[in-house]
This record gives sequence, structure tokens and C-alpha cells, in this order.
Amino acid sequence: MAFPAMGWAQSADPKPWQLNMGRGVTQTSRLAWESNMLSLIVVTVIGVIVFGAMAYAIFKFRKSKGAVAATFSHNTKAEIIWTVIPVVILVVMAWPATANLIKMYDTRDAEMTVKVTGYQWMWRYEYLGEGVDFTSRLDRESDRVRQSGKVPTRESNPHYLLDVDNRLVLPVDTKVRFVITSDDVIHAWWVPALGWKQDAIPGFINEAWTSIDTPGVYRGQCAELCGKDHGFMPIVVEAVSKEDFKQWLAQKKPAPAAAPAAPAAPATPNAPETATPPGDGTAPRQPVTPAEPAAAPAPAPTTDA
Ligand SMILES: [Cu+2]
Repeated sequence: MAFPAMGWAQSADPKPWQLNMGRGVTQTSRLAWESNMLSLIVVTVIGVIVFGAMAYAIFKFRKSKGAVAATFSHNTKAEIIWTVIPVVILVVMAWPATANLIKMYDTRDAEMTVKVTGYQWMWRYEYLGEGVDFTSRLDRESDRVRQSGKVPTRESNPHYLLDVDNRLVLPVDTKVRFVITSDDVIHAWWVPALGWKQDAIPGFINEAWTSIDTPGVYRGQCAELCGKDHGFMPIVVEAVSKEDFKQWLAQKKPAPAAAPAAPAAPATPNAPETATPPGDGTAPRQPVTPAEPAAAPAPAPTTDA
């Protein structure tokens, strides 16, 4: 912490030889980092005291100096002390950690929702209610190097296996909710700088949220062994300003260009996501096959029975 530059460098992606957990770029990642530092301080102090006492006893009261072992057993006072003190320490560590966990699971009041779907072996991102939907897979260059037999270096390919064709673009200072699922096997969506990872499980929808405060590019990977190309489905999040995000989103939208003024917007039969009410991301997952929600006929009115 004495070196601000190091602290800054830690804020985003893991660095070679980085030993401590990174601070990350979100509120929740900093909460996790604070819990980590509190625990680290506590265990360091305990370690120094315990090993110091042991070393002192071993050298000071060694047999060659004529030390004779005491023969008493059980000491109620000592037993109470060595039970109560650890309990107090555990409570002191568990209290903030639990409060942080509760904050991390609170996805209410999100300003936008992104649905993340894991596939063997890529990710799909849907900006719910926006009609923006794309896949994100390992970039061609990493793939080329991988199959060329050459050994890439950090200099020649700084982001080897950590680049994708389509980045997940997010606005900064915005509470973004994620709904995370999978289409085939269990994957896990993990970007260390965001401070959490979440399993992507077929048939389940897991939730998470983030609010990134620093614009930048943050990289992660699938964190659940999901098959032969598990190591080749990286994640790249690009956090941009709110204005840049608006522009990016507008340009990603499926070109309605023809009639921007028409309020009714009749033609877009193949866009199931536009039917979802904005903000409601937990609707049943409807990945590939369109048309299932409107199956049930409307019930007959009950008033004229
Ligand atoms: Cu995976």
C-alpha cells in the first residue's frame, strides 16, 4: 500500500507475481478486498504471536538448559480464555463478511440487465429489453497462435487466450444486473476485477450485479471445467462512460433505420427479446426457439357462468 502505483496496477487485472488479492474496480470487489485484508491482518497477528511464543518456549526452556516440564493438566481459566478469544475473533471477521455478502446478493434497483449464457465454448450476452444480443468467443489471433505450434510470449501476445471477438460493453457508475445461465454444461462467469464469480447452470438462472467505477478493459475466464475447450472461452468486459455506452448500444441495435419515427414498430417478428418487458430479466429462458410464451389460450371470462 506504500506504493500508490502498485495499488493502481492492482486495481484491474491480475499481474504476474501478484501475491495479494486485487482491489478490483467495483464496490463489491472492494468490500471483498477489505474482508480479505481484515482477515489477513488478523491471521498475521495470530501467526506472529503463536509462532513467537513457540519459538521463545522452545529456545528458552530447552532440555540442554536443564528445563523440567510442568506436570499439571487442565486449567479452567486458560481453557476459557483460549475458547472465548477465538470466538470473539471469528465474530469480528464474520460480521463484516456477512454484511458484504448480503450486499453482493442484493440485485434490486438495477438500472439494466444483461443475460449471460454459457455455451461450449463461448458466451452469449443479451441486453434485456434492448434487443441487443451477440456471442463472444476467443479471438482469431489467439486461435491462430494456439494452432500454429509457436510458444507465445507476454511480449508477442500480451492477451493470449484472453481476447474475444465481441467484448461485453458496460457503462460505468451503473448498477448492472446479470442473469446467468447455460445452454449445455456448467460454466462459471468470472472477471476478477468485478469481485465475484457466478456459476452458469443449465436450467437455472443465477443472479449477480456490478457497478464499475473505473473505465477500462477487464478480463476473465470461464471458471468451471466445462469440456475440452474450457481454457478457450475468455471474457472481456469493456467499461465505458454512460454516453459512450448509449452510442455503442444504439449502434448495436438491430437497424430499424427505415422508420425511426413510427411509434408502433410493427415489423420485427424474429426478435423475441423485444417482447420482454424492460427490466424484467427473470422471465423464462427462451434461447433458440422463439414462440412459446403465447401458447396458452386466454381463459374464458368467469363472470357469465
Ligand atoms: Cu466454460
